[in-house]
Amino acid sequence: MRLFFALGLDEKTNQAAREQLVRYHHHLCGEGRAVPDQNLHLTLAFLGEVPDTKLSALQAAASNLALPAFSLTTSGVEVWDQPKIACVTFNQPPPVLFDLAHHLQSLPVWHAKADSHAFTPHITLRRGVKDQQALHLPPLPTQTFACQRFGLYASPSSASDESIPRDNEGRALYQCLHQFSLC
Ligand code: 2AM
Repeated sequence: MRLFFALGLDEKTNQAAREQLVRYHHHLCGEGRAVPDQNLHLTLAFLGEVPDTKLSALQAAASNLALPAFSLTTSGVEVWDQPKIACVTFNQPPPVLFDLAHHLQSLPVWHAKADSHAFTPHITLRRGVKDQQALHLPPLPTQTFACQRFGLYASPSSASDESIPRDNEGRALYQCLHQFSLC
């Protein structure tokens, strides 16, 4: 299974902030492919292909992390060149977010795929944005998200797999396998 840890930002207290983010997301048009609403998340650690036999040890290791809950305030939307995405970024993300990502990237049971980029918290909205001038980016209203839990998600390895859950446009959806509470 191709796995990653992420903040789903879908706690009940985030409902208004999430709805506003989704509305903004629907207004973006032009360049690139929109991420399905249900897949909006902040990746903490991308693990790559992990054998099923490692799953329970991975969950146990992540459950043992005792890190405090925190909040995240959006700063705006940026277009990056590497990877070519449009994404939400955050204003002064707290050190505990970086601690959480670091711990999840280096769990003894499975180390995350080495990434050439430093961890930069973001929520990808559109992929394949090759020409940023072709994407109309209205200002993003500032939103604060409470982060009280994170999840372990499965991402489909093959786009043609018929057993993958999909949205009504046929786009593959991530599956949350387990959620973990912050303190
Ligand atoms: P993103 O966080 O920038 O959107 C599942 O594929 C998630 O893991 C995606 O959200 C993706 O990017 C993130 N990810 C990080 N490194 C990846 C990699 N090497 N391959 C695929 N996805 C990766």
